[in-house]
Amino acid sequence: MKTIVTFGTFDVFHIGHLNILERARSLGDRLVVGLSSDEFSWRKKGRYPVFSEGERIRLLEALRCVDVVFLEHSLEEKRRYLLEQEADVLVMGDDWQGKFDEFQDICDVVYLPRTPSISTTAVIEKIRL
Ligand code: C2G
Repeated sequence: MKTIVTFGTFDVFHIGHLNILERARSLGDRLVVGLSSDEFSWRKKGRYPVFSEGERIRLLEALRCVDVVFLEHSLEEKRRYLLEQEADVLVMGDDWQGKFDEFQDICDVVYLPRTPSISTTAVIEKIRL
C-alpha cells in the first residue's frame, strides 16, 4: 500500500486542483490531503478562504481520487503529519519547488507542474468583473 500525501487550501475548487489531486493519486494506492485550516490560511495568505474548512473538507472527501482529509494547522508540523500518515510520497505543485526537500529522509518528494492560467485568485477576479 503506497500512501501519497499532499497539502493545500483548495479554496474555490477548480480544475487545477482536480488535476494535481488526480495526478497525485495515480502515483500510489491511497491519497491523503492535508487541508489548510481557516486560521492557517489566514496566517499564510492574509485572508480567510471563501469556503470554510468544513465545506472544503466535504468537497475534497466527495472526490473519488481522495481517500482521507485532515486539517493542516501549520507549516512547522509537516514532518509530524507525514510520519503520522505514513507517507511514502509527498506531492506538491511546482510553485513549491525545492521547499520541502528536507523531508526526503522520510519519503519521496515530488513536485508536479501546475495547471497553467488558473488560480483561486484568478477565478475570484473573473467573477468580480
Ligand atoms: N495547483 C495546481 N495548479 C493550479 C493551482 C494550484 O497544480 N493552477 C496546486 C498547487 O500547486 C498546490 C495545490 O494545487 O499543490 C493546492 O493549491 P493551493 O490551495 O493554492 O495550496 P497552497 O495554499 O499553496 O497550500 O503546506 C503547503 C500549503 O498548504 C500549500
